[in-house]
Amino acid sequence: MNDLDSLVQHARSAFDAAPTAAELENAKARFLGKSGSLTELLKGLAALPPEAKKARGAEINQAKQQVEVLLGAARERLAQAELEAQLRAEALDVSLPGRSRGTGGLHPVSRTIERIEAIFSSMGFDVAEGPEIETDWMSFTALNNPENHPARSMQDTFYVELKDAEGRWLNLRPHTSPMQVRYARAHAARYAGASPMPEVRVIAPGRVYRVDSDATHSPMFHQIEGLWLGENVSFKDLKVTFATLVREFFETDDFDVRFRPSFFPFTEPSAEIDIRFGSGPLAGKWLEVAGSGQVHPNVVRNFGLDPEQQIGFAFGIGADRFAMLRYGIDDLRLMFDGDLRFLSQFR
Ligand code: 2NL
Repeated sequence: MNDLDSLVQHARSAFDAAPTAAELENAKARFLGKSGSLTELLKGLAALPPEAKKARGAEINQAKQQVEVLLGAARERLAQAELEAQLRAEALDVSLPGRSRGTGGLHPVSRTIERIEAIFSSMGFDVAEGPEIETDWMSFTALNNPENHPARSMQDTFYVELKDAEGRWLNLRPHTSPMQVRYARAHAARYAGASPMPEVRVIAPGRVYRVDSDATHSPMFHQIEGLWLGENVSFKDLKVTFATLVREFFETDDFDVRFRPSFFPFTEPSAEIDIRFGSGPLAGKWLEVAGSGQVHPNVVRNFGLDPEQQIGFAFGIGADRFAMLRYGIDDLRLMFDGDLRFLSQFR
């Protein structure tokens, strides 16, 4: 093997051994660079006589071409390897399941309120929603609360550091009754003088506030109050209305309803409503689920209606309590912690 053949062999093994494009270029420099071995050989031609120069020059150029071909092949090989490595690194596993968007859901209390609204709608009740910040008159006075009644005191009611136009302190409504007062007063104004006066049938769902906080009381909770007034609306209607609510909401016929005498300033007479299921996880125990009563004549007057003409009942239920009974939740606080591990069970 002559010196040129062995130089080509050396170049071949150097190029083959280069693991990266950068090292291949270093190897190239050793043969074809400014002071590479082939370049040095070409420089050496100058010292030869003309005949020998021509023959030797042709041989060196042939070797140089071989080295260039080898270099081209090596570059190609490395570029291909680099591409394959990149494709491997960027490979997509198209068999992976997609990342889906989580589905939201209504809070158990919202679901409870929506279901109760649907049940009362089917019995001809309107749904009225309104302000959570109220005047003293709306929260207490209109509802026949004596001026010195303890429910008005700071222990029970959240007052807001704002006064209304007449300079009276505002409060966070402790019940949704104010919305029924607003509704009944609008009704009285709209149908003033009408005979017969159309009935008032309305429920008022929403957030209410009281200074109270333990395992069974939250300073914010949800109430649904109902009001039905007409010329001849009685406790019999209250009992049927309530039994319909319980039957539809809990999806059972197997229960009893009991009225237990009680006191509220805004109703007279007043009653707690208890229910007892005959089967299921709550069977056998009387559960207190609502307060109720015949609307007090003073309250009817505050609606702008005549208590000699309009009579009926009102009731208040805790929507949170209904949600807990329906879904088997045993701690009220779970409902307001916003913990998705709890909430996602109700999607
Ligand atoms: C309770 C008590 C009750 C009412 C709410 C009411 C509303 C108007 C007029 C008269 Cl506008 N009464 N609401 C009546 C009796 C009881 O709720 O402790 N509920 C959980």
